[in-house]
Amino acid sequence: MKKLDENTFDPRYINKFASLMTAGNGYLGLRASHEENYVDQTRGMYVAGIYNKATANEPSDLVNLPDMVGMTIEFDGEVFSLLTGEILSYKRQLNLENGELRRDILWKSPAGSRFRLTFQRFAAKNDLHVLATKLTVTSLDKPAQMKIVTGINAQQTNFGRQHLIEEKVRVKEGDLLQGIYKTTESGHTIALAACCTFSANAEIAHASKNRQLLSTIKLELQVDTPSILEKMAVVFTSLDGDLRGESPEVASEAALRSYSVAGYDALLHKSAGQWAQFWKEKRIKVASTRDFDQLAIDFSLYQLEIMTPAHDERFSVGAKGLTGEGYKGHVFWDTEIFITPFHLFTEPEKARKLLRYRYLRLKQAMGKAAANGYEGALFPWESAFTGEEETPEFAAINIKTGKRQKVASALAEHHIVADIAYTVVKYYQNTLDETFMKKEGLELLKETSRFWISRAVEETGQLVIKDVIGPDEYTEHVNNNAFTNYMAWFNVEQALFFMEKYGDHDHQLKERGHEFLNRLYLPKANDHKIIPQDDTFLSKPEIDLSRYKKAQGSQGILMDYSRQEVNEMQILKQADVVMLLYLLPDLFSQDVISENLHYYEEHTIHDSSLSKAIHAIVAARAGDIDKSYEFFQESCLIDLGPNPQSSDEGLHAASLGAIWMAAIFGFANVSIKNQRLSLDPKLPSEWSELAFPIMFQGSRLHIALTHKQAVITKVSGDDVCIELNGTEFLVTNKVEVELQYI
Ligand code: IFM
Repeated sequence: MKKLDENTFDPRYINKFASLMTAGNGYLGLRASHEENYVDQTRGMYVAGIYNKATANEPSDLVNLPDMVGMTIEFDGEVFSLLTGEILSYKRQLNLENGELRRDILWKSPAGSRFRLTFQRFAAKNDLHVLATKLTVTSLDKPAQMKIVTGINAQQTNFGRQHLIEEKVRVKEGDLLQGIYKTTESGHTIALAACCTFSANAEIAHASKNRQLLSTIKLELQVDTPSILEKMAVVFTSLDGDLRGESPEVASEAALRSYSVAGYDALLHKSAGQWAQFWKEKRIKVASTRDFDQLAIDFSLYQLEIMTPAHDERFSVGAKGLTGEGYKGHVFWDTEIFITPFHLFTEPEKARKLLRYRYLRLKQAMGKAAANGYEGALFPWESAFTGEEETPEFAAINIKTGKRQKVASALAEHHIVADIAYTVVKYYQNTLDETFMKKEGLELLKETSRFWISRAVEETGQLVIKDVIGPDEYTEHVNNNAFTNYMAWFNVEQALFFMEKYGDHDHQLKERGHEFLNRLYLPKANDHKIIPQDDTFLSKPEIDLSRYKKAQGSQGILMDYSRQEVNEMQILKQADVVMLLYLLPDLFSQDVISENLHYYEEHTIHDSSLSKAIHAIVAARAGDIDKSYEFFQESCLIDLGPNPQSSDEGLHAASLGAIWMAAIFGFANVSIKNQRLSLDPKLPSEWSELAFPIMFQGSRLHIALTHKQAVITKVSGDDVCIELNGTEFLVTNKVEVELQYI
């Protein structure tokens, strides 16, 4: 399997690689900041669900926890830094296969002595609380005195906002460092413990000052003799579901003792075993003329795995996963529409948990609806732990006007309600999980429907939905956004369907629901076959966007035009009507889909990372594979591309999910039609094979596609009836079915 490499040390990329090479396990994420300090480096360790408000009126931050991997290293009094002396060789690799990050450096100190340093670390996949690190140092020219200062550093902040009270720091039994912290507003306890072991005799002293609990370790390096330092660390919090009655403090001490005895290599071996299982069950394999495709897909799966808190349904996935503080770690529609599909089609239990996260916050969503004068559930645009709306009230200051701009998403980006409902339905279609659907699913569908019914207003004899923001955030406060109206319609239609199915007797809701379906205005394609994005969009002026499209992702247009000006032109930040064509393809004819893809592509800058891959999927389904592959490749570059700053504050979680989606829903064209798994594959000419696993209605399938053949193998579960290019056949228990479809 491919590894993600960094072959030179370039300070401009220090934070991008810190995000890209994050180690994690869904419980915690540890940015790949270097052990040694660099001024511009943002260290970060986050635990899913641990949020806090720095001041009462601010939204919650995903708390940047105290650092346990930082080290100051000195050789004969000279501080090791890649900015001094000479780098004779440098290689850093994230091994996607086993989750280990490794950095090999040959460094010549300013005084001219050469040292070989190897740094290794991983977050254990089998035991979510463990972070293991290892440093191997060899002096190549002469004996040297090495000094390392490392420990638990609680000077970390979220871009300057401090979230933790240092409650207690201690050194236990002479070697175990422990820090107990409490979040200032949410009141969560964090217990951290760390312990170092060495291969050679070392002198060790401990001290605590200014929120740092540090060990100073001194040892003599002999020429050509590697010295090894292992540092084991554990993280426990009062939110942990596996404390078994113990406090985080007690749990952290006991756990650390046992892991330190096991040692780095043994722990890595165990963790690697779990990764091996993950890849066996979930890997997509492509035979492509471009090696990068496989790397991008492996990378996205690795990240999807480590961003998802599968251990606890009280947490969900932030827009940057656990790789950085961008968007304050908040949960958006990204989770349901971009991240859940991967889980749904590979391990549906995880998709269920992500939906349960929403279900557990239904009360808050109903509170938000009521507070805004609506019925039912209005889910927050940005969510964290409590389920209250977390969208910041104001965005950054507009440096032209000096005014703070209001963020309108919490007030009007209501499509999230239907996005959640949509995913509930997709979850059921894949799993047929009646237990979930009868309870959580139905309640979610009913309350979201109630919202839409109360959200629509009467105008010229029909129902309309006014003053919304669709997915395209460059177009605000519009009426009848096509995406929103169709999705709301689907939401209510599905609620009625499941109410009927389960004999729900809420007659009033049924009646109002039917009226909504009959009377809601659904924008139709015009004479040119174009579906208007909203009531006014198509009458707005157009400008040549090629310059901005070339710099997609940079939001460069906002340097030339104010938001208000952009709002008054036909300019899309991201897929909107095309998103609708992706989610509800059966409502539109092939030519309408193709025309709209073409029209809206011309008007879309793709300044959001949630955009390109959706165009890739719709293009693939429309048969334009070359264009689709081009879009796919560009999507793969969102985080992995050469732009130095693009991912500094964390990776684009949704776009990583979208890479999986583009391969499976685009090129393999997998969908669920009439309760059947349907495939209509068309591979890019650069790919000779695409092979992947799929879970469908409890059965595990393996699908291998070439340009000439589809081989579908049932790995486990009941026989599955599938539709391939429109023809039905049964994949039975023991038979491996081969199909000639071209
Ligand atoms: O949810 C997205 C939104 O669609 C575009 N802006 C960024 C958000 C978080 O990824």
